[in-house]
Amino acid sequence: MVVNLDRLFSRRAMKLKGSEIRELLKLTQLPGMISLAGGLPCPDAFPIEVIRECIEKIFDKHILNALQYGTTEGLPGLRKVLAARMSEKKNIDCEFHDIIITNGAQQALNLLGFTFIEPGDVIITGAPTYLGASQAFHAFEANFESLPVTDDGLDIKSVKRNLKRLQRNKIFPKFIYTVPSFQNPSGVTMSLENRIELLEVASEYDLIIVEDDPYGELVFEGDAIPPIKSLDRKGRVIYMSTFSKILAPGFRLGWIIASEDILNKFILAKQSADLCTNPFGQYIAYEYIKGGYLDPQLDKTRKLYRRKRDVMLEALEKYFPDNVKWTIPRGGMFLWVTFPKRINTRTMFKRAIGKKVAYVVGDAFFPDGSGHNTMRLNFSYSDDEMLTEGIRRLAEAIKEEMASFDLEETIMAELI
Ligand code: PMP
Ligand code: G9A
Repeated sequence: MVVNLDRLFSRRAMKLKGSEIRELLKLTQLPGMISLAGGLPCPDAFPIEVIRECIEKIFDKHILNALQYGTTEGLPGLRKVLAARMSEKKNIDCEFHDIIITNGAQQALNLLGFTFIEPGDVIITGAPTYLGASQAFHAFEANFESLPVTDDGLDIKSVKRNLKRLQRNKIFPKFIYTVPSFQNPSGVTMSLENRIELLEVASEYDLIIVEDDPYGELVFEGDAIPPIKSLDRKGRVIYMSTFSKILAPGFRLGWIIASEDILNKFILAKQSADLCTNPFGQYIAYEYIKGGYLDPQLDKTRKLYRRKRDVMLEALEKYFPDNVKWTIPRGGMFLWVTFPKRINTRTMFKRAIGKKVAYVVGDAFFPDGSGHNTMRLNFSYSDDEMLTEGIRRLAEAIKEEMASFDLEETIMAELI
């Protein structure tokens, strides 16, 4: 007899949705495919020799602890060097006990969902927003109020208007989720004025802000804008970041800075999830920061990604039609393309794959499924030649898609 799993799976499990980015990863591994899709760091940016040195130090100094279970909060030494760095570079007032280490920032999003979201709770996000966050919150059956993202980040006017509307309807959102610096997926950055205002609004409505900051260090030009957390005096902001973009994602290391009450709940949730983050990786990250390797590595990565962004921008100018717009990110790994309304990037996707180039369909980043005429392009992963060739192929697909509409319109006009 075949087991009737539908009867056994939890309601939550039945509602789980897959991540389009994770699915795309398989597709982009096909031979000859140029991927402008997944948010993968450039392999040339992995500090392989430095990692080797850090591992040697672990074998010399900490091997027994590195192979043993660790505390759920994370390695004290790593939390100390991180706290010092967060205070010095980001002006976030914190000490080691204000930080816990997670299995990537993705686990931080899961812990957040586990700790705060009841089925039907309302979460405020950008539209677009990071797909992995909406997937994590969706798993706990959140409802989304996804609000426009402008060139200045999450649209504050819209946040204020909608919070008022929700309050009138006796709906009290749990938190505002935002990626203020070089947002995944749009590449835009929230101005300092908007960060200050967002904190004021959150305070007026007694809301938590979740600040997800994987890209803040990858700034190409101008000064980095202070994190919202650095302006927070009341423990209203939960800050999370990751080693994925400043060391390597394979280590699966992230961290959260939050108030004691919140961290205590996250620790309990993490105990049941994985006991602790892998100690060997944590020792590598510890030696990496303590040894002073991070800043030179960041300088290299910023230069590399800035050049890649410029290569992509140049190719977009050269190949894309005039009626297509894109953002010009001042850091990070992504830019965002907007087409005339009649283009549906999901429909066009097959055409692009046929030409062996992949992107992420924009509507995947809108919890309400809108944004059909947008796409996300990643510029960190491919080499210069592939970036240019990828954009050339994509432009061909776009022009064919546009021509098919023109043909349809001509036929319709003749029929009428
Ligand atoms: N948040 C954002 C905004 C991201 O872009 C990513 C990864 N692309 C993550 C969280 C998760 O990062 P990780 O789990 O690798 O630390
Ligand atoms: O591989 C992943 O799922 C991480 C990358 C996220 C992204 O492309 O936004």
